[in-house]
Amino acid sequence: MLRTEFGALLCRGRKKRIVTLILILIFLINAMFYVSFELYNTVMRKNKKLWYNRLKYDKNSYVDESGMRVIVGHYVGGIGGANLSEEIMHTNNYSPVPGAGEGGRPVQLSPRELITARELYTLHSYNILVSDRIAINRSLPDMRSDSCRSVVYDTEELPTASVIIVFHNEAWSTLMRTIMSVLMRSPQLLLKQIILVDDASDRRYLSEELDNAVANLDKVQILRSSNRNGLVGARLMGARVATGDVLVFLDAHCEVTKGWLEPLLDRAGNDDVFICPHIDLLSEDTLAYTKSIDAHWGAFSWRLHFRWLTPSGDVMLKKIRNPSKPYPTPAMAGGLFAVRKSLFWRLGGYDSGMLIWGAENLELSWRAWQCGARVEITPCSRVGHIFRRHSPYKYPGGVSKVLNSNLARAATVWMDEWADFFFKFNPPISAIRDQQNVYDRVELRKNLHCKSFEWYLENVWPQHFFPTTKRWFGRIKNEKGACLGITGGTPGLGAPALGLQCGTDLDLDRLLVYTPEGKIMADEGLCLQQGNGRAVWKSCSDNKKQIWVQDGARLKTISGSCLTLLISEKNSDGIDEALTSKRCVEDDSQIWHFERVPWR
Ligand code: UD2
Ligand code: MN
Repeated sequence: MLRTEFGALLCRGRKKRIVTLILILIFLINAMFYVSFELYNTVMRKNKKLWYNRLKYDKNSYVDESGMRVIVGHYVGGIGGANLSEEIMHTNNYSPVPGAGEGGRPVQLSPRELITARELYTLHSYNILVSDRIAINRSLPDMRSDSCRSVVYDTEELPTASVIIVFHNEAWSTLMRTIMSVLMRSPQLLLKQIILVDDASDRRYLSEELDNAVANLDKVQILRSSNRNGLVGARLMGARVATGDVLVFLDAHCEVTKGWLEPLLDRAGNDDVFICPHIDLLSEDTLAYTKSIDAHWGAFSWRLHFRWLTPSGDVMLKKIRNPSKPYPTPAMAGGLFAVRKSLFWRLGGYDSGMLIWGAENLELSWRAWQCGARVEITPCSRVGHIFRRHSPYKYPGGVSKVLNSNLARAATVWMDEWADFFFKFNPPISAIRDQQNVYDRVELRKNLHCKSFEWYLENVWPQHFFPTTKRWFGRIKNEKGACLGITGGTPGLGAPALGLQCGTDLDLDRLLVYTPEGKIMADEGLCLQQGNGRAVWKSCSDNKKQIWVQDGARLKTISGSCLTLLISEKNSDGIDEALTSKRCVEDDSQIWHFERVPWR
């Protein structure tokens, strides 16, 4: 008995050893295969001449402070290199690397590739090397909040969509990724068509090569414009042929995420609203998909630059209580929105007199609100967009001419007295005001019985920072000589307020709104606020530290201390000196003169 058990044990021991040996052998064979495969790959990669290694570095490039080589001007080339740059401009270099950018992750480049990426940057104002490496059908995570995910839509009941994507000289990979993301993530039943509108691109890869790529895709069609119309003309071209119930506009460098279409169509079906998705960020450097801040809405500065701002308190409250509900916004960014086709046309489509780029988003937002519709953002539709720092394409006629005339049109038609405000402080735009023929648009406004701009400011954007008949407007000057104001360019949020040179009556950075409740507002929605030991410029809010009560020639905080210009001995006028609230004393540094400036 004992013997047989012992024998079986021995036998089991041998079996075990044999099995282990076989396993080790399998592992070794596998490892050998893997190593030789990797070796082969490395050798092949070395031999393969990457297209961008053929780039030449010439005297048009220089090394900047960070040690990076940068190209001055547009493309690599000049004499000798011209063909190469042409080749780069006109070739589609899409060559996806498995796994790159999947799940919306960033793509990192080697130092050498980074240099090349910088050189190619001007082509599209984003990292084309990275874009060409990411599969056009890459995966993205579901970006919706839990409350949005739990909303159930009756797909059968929703209206259908015509997605319109306009482009001028877009990169092939970016454009295709926009299209693919729509095809992959829209319910078949709801997506009627994708209309691409080529706004007179001249890149070779966007002609036949794109036609062929699109021919293989169901529901996608291309319209071509032989003239450069600009984005308004191009979108109108698309809208005219759309057969879906709802028009959905997208820029050509977007990626939509799971569940993006349903909330847009659900709301757009109502026929009284321009509904925008929540726009997330696709990094211009790595193409990583990142969520953008939840609490934002769109508005604009005194100079009519579009801005993202924090929504009003009551909107924030409603957002918190109802995180999946669309909320109103004074203005839309412009590129990404859905609207029922009938409403789009009933309200006058677009102002076709607007060229190339700019201001159409404000014009459309004002028109919508003033003429009885709404503009909203739904937090449940999440779309990524590459925000670029520079416009990569040409503006026939010059950037400022194009932008200024678009702005002049929008302001003239919709802003009433505030148009006079805008023109008064922007003389170059005022100079071309009369050149705009906006007769049709003014007629449209009349026929639609649209409300005033005053109504818009009071009802849609009550926390705006524009002057009104109820608000004082002008310069606030200290007895010592320096004026209150913000510094131009990028006004630092939370930057210490300083005494500044007073400037002329046209200097918007020295002009302020003083509200009946005591807020001192500058352009960009900045309010003077008492901070820790210093007065600072902060986003206007309900903070009590933004209240400055006028008491004779003094400006007092709620707690009764006085706004004081901190003057050092060597600096008698207080220019560049800091401000704070201090105990009130008999001193010129606490005396402020209100110099009214007519705002219209
Ligand atoms: C924003 C909007 C954009 C537009 C613009 C104001 C977003 C995310 N983007 O600027 O849609 O409202 O503000 O005008 O809200 N394009 C043409 N022809 C041209 C110029 C541009 O087809 O002559 C295309 C371009 O390829 C792109 C789209 O229009 O697909 C928007 O242009 P953009 O991406 O340069 O504008 P963006 O995002 O800076
Ligand atoms: Mn864009």
